[in-house]
Amino acid sequence: KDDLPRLEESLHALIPLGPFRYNISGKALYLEDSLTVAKATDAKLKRLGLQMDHAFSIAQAMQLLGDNKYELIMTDIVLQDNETGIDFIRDLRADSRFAQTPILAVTSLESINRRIQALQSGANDYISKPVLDEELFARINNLISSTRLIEQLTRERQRLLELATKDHLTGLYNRHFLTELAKRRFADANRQQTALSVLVIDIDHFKQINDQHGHQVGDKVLKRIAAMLQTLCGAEDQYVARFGGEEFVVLLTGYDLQRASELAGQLCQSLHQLQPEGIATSASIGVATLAAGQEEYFDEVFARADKALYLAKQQGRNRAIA
Ligand code: GH3
Ligand code: MG
Ligand code: MG
Ligand code: MG
Ligand code: MG
Repeated sequence: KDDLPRLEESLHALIPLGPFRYNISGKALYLEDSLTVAKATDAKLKRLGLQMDHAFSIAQAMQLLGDNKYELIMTDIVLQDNETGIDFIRDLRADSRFAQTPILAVTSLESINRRIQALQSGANDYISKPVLDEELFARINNLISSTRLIEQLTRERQRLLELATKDHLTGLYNRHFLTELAKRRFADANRQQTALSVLVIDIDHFKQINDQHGHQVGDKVLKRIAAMLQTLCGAEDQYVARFGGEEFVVLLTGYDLQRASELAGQLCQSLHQLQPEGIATSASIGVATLAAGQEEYFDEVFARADKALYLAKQQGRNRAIA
């Protein structure tokens, strides 16, 4: 919730940098077989605020790329030893580490084909030799601005995704995410006739923990329990969510009733031994599974697990009932 106003502010700040605003910093890499051209370019980039590393060969460039972070990669096209900047651009674009790094190809004025090839291989832009300072600055500025914009959007998207799918207190999936996921997994399991089970976990006498130790300690206990659930049911075929206050749901794909019950029994034991914040706690668990050969959906199986949970509470808590 606290994130939303800040998010809105930063969305307003997403207007790309205007043209000719050379507030650029960081490093650029230039693959160029002519030392004279490299030196001249270095001087130009310094005026822009970019520190330039120079490589003569693709191997040297790759080495530098492994050891440094670059805001921009520039490459000459015709290199020594039959190497070409086109090969270099292809190598870069095949490597996920450099998927977002802007590439500026530097070509001679008359080689139209090479410019097209450079763009087709994944260069973002090109500039022709002899390089005009103002043109170079403008192109670099635009490249770096749009890259930063994409990076910012990617971060915002990641944050929105977290907000939409995760529970704020525990970092587990939230109810909405698990419900949507469960709907899809139940459809799959019905179609493919595979096993699928649900656990509903409720902490015993949690109100007493709050009453005796305070709400803040209660929160810590919840976090600690959530971390343990994540450790014990965080495998690829297992999904843990915080469903409500002190209630958790685990979706177990490929688990029949027996396997699900075994896991639930282990969870009960582990949670009982945990003693989060030095407080004796336990949990009750209801287990239900998709009946083989019968079309059933999440709501129905969840309702059965919830009924089993109620029985577990009635029979004295700290137990799993299927
Ligand atoms: P039972 O064994 O029958 O489940 O008893 P219980 O006390 O756990 O169940 P009840 O539903 O009566 O109380 C649940 C308590 O959980 C009440 C509520 O204040 C507390 N709670 C819910 N969400 C949070 C939370 O985010 N943090 C803290 N500290 N407490 C919470
Ligand atoms: Mg050359
Ligand atoms: Mg050259
Ligand atoms: Mg409870
Ligand atoms: Mg409860």
